[in-house]
Amino acid sequence: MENFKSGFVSIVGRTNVGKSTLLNSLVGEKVAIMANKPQTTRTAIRAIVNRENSQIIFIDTPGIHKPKTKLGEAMIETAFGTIQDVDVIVFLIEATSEEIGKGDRLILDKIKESGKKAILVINKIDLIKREKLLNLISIYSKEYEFSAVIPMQATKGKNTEILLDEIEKILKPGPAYYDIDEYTDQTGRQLAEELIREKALRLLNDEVPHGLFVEVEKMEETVTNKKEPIYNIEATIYCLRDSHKGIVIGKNGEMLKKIGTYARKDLEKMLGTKVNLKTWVKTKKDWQEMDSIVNKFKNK
Ligand SMILES: Nc1nc2c(ncn2[C@@H]2O[C@H](COP(=O)(O)OP(=O)(O)OP(=O)(O)O)[C@@H](O)[C@H]2O)c(=O)[nH]1
Ligand SMILES: [Mg+2]
Repeated sequence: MENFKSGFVSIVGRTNVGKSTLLNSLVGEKVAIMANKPQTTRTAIRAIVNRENSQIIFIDTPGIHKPKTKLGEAMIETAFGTIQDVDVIVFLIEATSEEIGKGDRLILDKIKESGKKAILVINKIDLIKREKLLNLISIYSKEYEFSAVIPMQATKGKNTEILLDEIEKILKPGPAYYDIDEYTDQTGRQLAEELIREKALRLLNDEVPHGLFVEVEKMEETVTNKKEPIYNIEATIYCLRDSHKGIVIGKNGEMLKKIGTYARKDLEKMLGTKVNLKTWVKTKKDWQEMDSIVNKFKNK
């Protein structure tokens, strides 16, 4: 097709501004986990939007924050690294900001350095009054020539079509890189690991959930005695300390049971079959400093 356009778009922003929520809204599938906690996303996650005349490949990135571990450093590297590789940058900020904070300034500088086409998306407009929005638009417009500035409520998917239209305008002619039935580059295993981590992030507090990573050891489709399809999934949740392990398991194993139940329900939705999920909890001290593990989170 002669008029067909395609390209790569990176979604960057501070941690917790709603990047993953926006990505999921754009794609209409749960591709990236979301939580009201900082540093939820750890890797660059691709998701594909197919439109009549275009294919847009979005890259959700880890939120920009002040790194305290090797893992944190790898996450920032991944996020900024995508800026070099993409055709368009979607810079997501929070509508509640009063001015350009440190993190947003850092991102702005990277965008300026790249000189790339960028769209400013102001998310969580449900939390503010209109006047504030105009003020924010004016502050940011002085900083960079954004191709568009779009107010957004990612939780409701409001204005996502406008964003897609604006991106499409910028894209150049190109082929469809992915089949139209594909919507992410993540494997089933990775999606399962992330869903389990999401439940832990949501159910646990303080530093415990941030020190977790999940590994799916087994994921196989089989049939029950009644010949119904079922997935057997076995996963281990690794935490930083033995004391954390106790918290993840909980009194009488109740916390782990809760994490498992919520994760299973989401997995069943995602896979469209019944799921039998078994989880274990183990301690792996200082894994956030181990190259062998941290490298997994680096840009592919
Ligand atoms: N009120 C409101 N909350 C939102 C909106 N969009 C996202 N959120 C909430 O913001 C929180 C963070 O959302 P995420 O999508 O996980 O944020 P993120 O930018 O991907 O975070 P990191 O992966 O840590 O960088 C969640 O609790 C979302 O429900 C919105 O439009 N309005
Ligand atoms: Mg995220």
